[in-house]
Amino acid sequence: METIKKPSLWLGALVGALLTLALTGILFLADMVAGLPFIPFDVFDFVSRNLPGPLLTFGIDMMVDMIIAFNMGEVSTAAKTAEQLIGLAGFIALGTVVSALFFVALNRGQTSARNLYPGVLLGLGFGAVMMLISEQVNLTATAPKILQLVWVMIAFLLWGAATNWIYNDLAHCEAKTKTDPETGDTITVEALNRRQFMVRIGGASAVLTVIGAGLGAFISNRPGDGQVVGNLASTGDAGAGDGLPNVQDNMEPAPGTRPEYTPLDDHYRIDISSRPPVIDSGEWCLDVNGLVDNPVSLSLQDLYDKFDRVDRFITLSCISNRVGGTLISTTKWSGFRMNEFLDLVQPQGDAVALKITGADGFDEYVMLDVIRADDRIMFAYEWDDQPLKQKHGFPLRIYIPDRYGMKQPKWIEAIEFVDTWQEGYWVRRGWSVEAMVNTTSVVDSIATDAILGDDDGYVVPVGGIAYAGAKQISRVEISVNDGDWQEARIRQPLSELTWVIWRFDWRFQEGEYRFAVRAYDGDGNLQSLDQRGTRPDGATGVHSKKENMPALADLENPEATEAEA
Ligand SMILES: Nc1nc2c(c(=O)[nH]1)N[C@H]1C(S)=C(S)[C@@H](COP(=O)(O)O)O[C@H]1N2
Ligand SMILES: [Mo]
Repeated sequence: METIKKPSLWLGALVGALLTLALTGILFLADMVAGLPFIPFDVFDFVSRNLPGPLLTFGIDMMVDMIIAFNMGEVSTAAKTAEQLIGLAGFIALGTVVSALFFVALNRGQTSARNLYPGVLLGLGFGAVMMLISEQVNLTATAPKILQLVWVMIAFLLWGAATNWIYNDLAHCEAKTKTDPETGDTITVEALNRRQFMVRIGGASAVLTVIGAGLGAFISNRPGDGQVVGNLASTGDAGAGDGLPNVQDNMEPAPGTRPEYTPLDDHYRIDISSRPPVIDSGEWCLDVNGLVDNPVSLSLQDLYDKFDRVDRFITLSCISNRVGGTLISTTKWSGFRMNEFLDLVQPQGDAVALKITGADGFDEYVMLDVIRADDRIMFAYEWDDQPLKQKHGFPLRIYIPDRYGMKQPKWIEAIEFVDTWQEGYWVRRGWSVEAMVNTTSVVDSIATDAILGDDDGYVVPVGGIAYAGAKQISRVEISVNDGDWQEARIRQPLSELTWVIWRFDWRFQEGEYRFAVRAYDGDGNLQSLDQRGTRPDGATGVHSKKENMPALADLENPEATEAEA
């Protein structure tokens, strides 16, 4: 006889977790092979975009704190990885909950029919919601929309049907009984059957997950972070690293100071999506509309042809960069002056601001009078003499001097001339309205492994960076163990828009010493000494670093130090 034993909510959760894991593997494979939507990241992006600003910032802050506390590497890279892991975990949790509730609903349903309709319906409903979410935020799926829809619906339908099928088998598990040979009692072995069954389900999902994830990673033909879609030859010449404009300055940075010109692969990256938008350079165009006499649609080639190329060395910083942090980098930007662009499109008299929108939906407003007053504002299509990398905004981004990165959209797709200024993406979420760069300075290195001997004994090179947006740095000062502020040397910067490298050769003494740094901007204004966090106007405060000096005897007897090392 067949008995019905209702499987519990917990069994439903377990089935949900296993099947959703398998679904995740399959979705990943389909993304890698055919450019179909990877739903887990889409759900994450959708949630983070719709979360209230303070909650979102709290979450990001907590994540960055953990990355720093557990020393998980460069912050912006580690943060992207963490976001993706949260996306995966969140999606599996969602599937788990949905499946658990489904089991409860079926248990209430009183029907003993072994059909799959409820599961098919569940799958279709779940899939439809996921597709709606994906449709709003997905930036990386390249397959035709109809194919995306069909695929997502089928994948979730199968998920729902499988959940239902497993439920049926669990509920109708035949309770086999046998007689215990010693006692003569009748015992049920039904529990064991269920367990065996679940082990089999677990094994099958594990196989699907591994095949999906492994195969997906192996045969991926999707553009990676560094690649660019389309075939666009660089219009520039050799890498900028060779011909830096300040080569003649012979002030050597203290060993251990961060590179003055950031290697492109190390440039920090911050944006609102778990993966950067995929944009085909052949199809892309810049759509200019609104209050202009000459609304145009410009291809990338148009941008090269219509405007004079300008090159600028630029330091960009994120407003979320903490004093001493790594969310700040320097490279060479190439593109064209915004004012030349205005000449072409002819803003009308009542135009007040530009609304600039990126392919990810990120938007910012820039006042026309700000643009007219600063000829350094530019659109950039190259970094480091190469087309912008996908993650850095290919094919077009804007540069506005003296502002943090949050004011400067990447992946620009549309520019609308409007008659009222409005708040942009991060301003709406509680961040600074103007986002002007605060002057800050950082101790990168106390180079105890590069101590130099001279006639008077030894000196320890100490060094780092100072940055004031477009205000330049006129003076950097060091205080050792809270003593008097003494002037450091400054290396000629790459341009008036980059950080400067400073160096302070300190007369060696044994013991523990703390080096603090502060900087003055080009107008002679001292940086804020106020210890202040990043939100909402960017971090300020004095940065310092402590170091235990080696013993003098070790310096005088270098072999001893080497032997120890
Ligand atoms: N379209 C778009 N542009 C964007 C962002 C974004 O999320 N989307 N983030 C901004 C922020 S907060 C910063 S700090 C800079 C970072 O640029 P990078 O990642 O190329 O270093 O891009 C800005 N432009
Ligand atoms: Mo940022």
